[in-house]
Amino acid sequence: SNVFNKKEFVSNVKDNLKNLYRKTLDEANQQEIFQAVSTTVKDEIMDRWLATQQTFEKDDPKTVYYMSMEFLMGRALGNNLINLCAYKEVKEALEELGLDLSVIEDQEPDPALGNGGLGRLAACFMDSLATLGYAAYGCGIRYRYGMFKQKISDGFQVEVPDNWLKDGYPFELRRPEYCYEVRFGGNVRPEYGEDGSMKFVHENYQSVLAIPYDMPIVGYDNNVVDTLITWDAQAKEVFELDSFDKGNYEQAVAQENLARNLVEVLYPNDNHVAGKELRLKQQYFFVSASIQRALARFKKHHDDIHDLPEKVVFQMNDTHPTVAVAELMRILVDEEGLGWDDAWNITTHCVAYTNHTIMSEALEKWPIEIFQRLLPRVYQIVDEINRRFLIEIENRYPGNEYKKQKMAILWDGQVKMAHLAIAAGFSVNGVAKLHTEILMNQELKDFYDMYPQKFNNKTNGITQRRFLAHANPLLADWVTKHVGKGWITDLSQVAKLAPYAEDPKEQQEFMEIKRKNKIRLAKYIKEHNGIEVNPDSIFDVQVKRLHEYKRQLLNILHVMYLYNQLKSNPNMDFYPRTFIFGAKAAAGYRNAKLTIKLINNVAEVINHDPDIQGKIKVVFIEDYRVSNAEWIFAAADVSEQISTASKEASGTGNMKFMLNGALTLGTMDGANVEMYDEVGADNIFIFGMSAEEVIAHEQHKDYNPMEIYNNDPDIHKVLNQLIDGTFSANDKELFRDLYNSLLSNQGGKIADRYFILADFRSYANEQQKINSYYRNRKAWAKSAILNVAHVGKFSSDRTIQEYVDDIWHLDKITVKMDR
Ligand code: DL6
Repeated sequence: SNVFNKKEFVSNVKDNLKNLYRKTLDEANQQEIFQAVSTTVKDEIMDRWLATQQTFEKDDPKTVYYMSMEFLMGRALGNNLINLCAYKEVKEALEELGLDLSVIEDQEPDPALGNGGLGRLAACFMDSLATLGYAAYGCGIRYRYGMFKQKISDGFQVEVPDNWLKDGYPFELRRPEYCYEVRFGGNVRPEYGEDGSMKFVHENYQSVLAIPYDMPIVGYDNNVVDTLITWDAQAKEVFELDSFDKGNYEQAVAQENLARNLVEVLYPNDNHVAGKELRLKQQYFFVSASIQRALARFKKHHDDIHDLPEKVVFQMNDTHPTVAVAELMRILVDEEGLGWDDAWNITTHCVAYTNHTIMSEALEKWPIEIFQRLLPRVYQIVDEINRRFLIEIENRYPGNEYKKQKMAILWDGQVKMAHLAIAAGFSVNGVAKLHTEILMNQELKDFYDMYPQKFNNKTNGITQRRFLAHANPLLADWVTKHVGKGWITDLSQVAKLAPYAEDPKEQQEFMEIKRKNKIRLAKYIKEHNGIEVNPDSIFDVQVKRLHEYKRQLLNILHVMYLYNQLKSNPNMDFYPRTFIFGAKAAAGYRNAKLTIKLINNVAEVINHDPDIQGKIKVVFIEDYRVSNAEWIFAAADVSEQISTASKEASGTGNMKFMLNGALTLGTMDGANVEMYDEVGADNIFIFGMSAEEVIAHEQHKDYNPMEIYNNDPDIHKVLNQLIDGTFSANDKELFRDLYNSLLSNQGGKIADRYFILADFRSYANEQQKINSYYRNRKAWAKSAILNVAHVGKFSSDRTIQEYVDDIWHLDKITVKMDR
């Protein structure tokens, strides 16, 4: 399908430059050209977006509202061109003007309205929903400042605000006509009617207006354009200028402050909750606005609110949007006038919950005091849900007070959001097989015993359109050459690559593509880090958020160990290796930030030590984000997925590496387990304790890292180097906290709680195997090709189809366009 006529495209870009900036192509800078090109592309999208909306109007399909605090979208221009099947044409058209599409793409800020896996999953899901032809709205927040930009200064992370909107974002559409009021604080009082009826009146509240900005989500080659709604906040009095004249000035200023603060910034925590009042405000703000918009859309076609579950499903991405349960109840009871049972019946058929972690520090619990003060009416409803839920538990387990304490929604002065989500949700899912099993058998066992029918697994996935078609055009073309284009919307078709894995010519071609991608990344590293890396070395990569459970520390300790080995035995068998790291640490996470400093200091020492003849290079890539991730995955030989077993719910980076033909070095954790099943033991490197073993040690409290330290001289030496100045000559104490975290219990945290020393030897052994295996080019190429061939399961298209079949039951739509 020919979306753009080249000539027309060029003339539209020129027109847009004129209209936006009163400039000609020669006068415009790259940012202006980016805006003009994007506007041209948006124009094309608009026709499909309109047509999709018309199809919605006509067919009234069931719609999913994917509610998420985070959408880590990454850049849109390139992805939109891929999904419009126009990337190559546009690239050529621009070349004829002397312009480079990749330079233009590079002008776009990364919309980084998310932290890590959870937010990026939401973005992949939107891409798959549109591509599969389902009616979907992503619902989130238009943070003024997204994920901070990371600068590395003297080896330390420095956080810089991400002012992504400063030049204006071309792929969003402000829709003030769909604004809604959201209320905070105040008090609730009963009001009695003459007929003896009673209703609750909420008064003395502060309100803000939620203004939606819609972003188009372009489906692949199917005319479908779904919508990501991001909500902005504005003060009501300012918005309605009239009442500003009459209103009271102080009130107006207070509302402006509330509105500004609400959407100011994304909390930069991954797998960790800060428990800040403003965060609860953000949650209620976007949830209330989204539900109001969903109900308004529903009512355009339906008179009977009881039919809501037939047309609307709210998927709660983790517990962050769980206040949706009570907000929907509030609207049904207070505004629609339904009785409790009626409202509960509707609500519990409309909301579903996805759990993304078992890390206890990530479980959301709100102090009742805050919750009640901020959301008085919503709190009353939660209180009533809890009261009835306790009765249900009592009926099921008569006299069992312990069960009630463990399962209550309100307990110990706190609102437990996961319990609310499970009590109300008709579906509760984990994000990988192992994770869901742990939920059912350990973390949420009481709930599983009570509601087994609610629990199900949906193993995560990723979109091959961004992470292969766009990220790695050379490999994408190679795949297409062998199996046709079908993989772009049906990734299972890559299975047809398997026979080529044995073919020496194909192996050669595959490795040549990998090498080109390594050169591309090496250039990036040279430009951004000033470090020269050898594209013929093994690129061994760990990129993800920095977290103790993900064990970047294990990786760098092992690098230190290798360095010691090489120093004492320069001629040992060693294939040159480039260890590449990329990670942001939450701004207040001490050990995480210290680990970044350690990686940088180790890099500084090793990269400049002539003794090891450049055999090891260590690189920390600054500001790891979606856009540079695409280049990094394409260039990786080894993918480090080394979390402590049981801690990584799924992982999705692991899948992006596999898609690009890297071999995984990993624990039996999260989705690694299923990758192992797909690719087979010969094509993956597995090490370390199993989840069961880890959990058993946690329960028996019988792990003693000091024993390992005392009995393993190599480990002993590496740990001592943390405190003897080897990597911090000016300040021997710099890494003392990391050392302590591995060897001594402190402040409630037990020593080496992520079992780094326990897994060290088995990790080092697998690394040694990789060293030998890489020397066998054919064997390596074969395994790499087989990784691509067996990645089919990990497409988010497969995941979304499972959500549709088992949870959402959406109708497929077809959008026709006369062109
Ligand atoms: O499901 C997406 C992603 C998983 O792949 C990661 O394994 C998991 O750590 C992450 N979970 C969170 C939990 N968060 N909070 N808040 O980010 O979800």
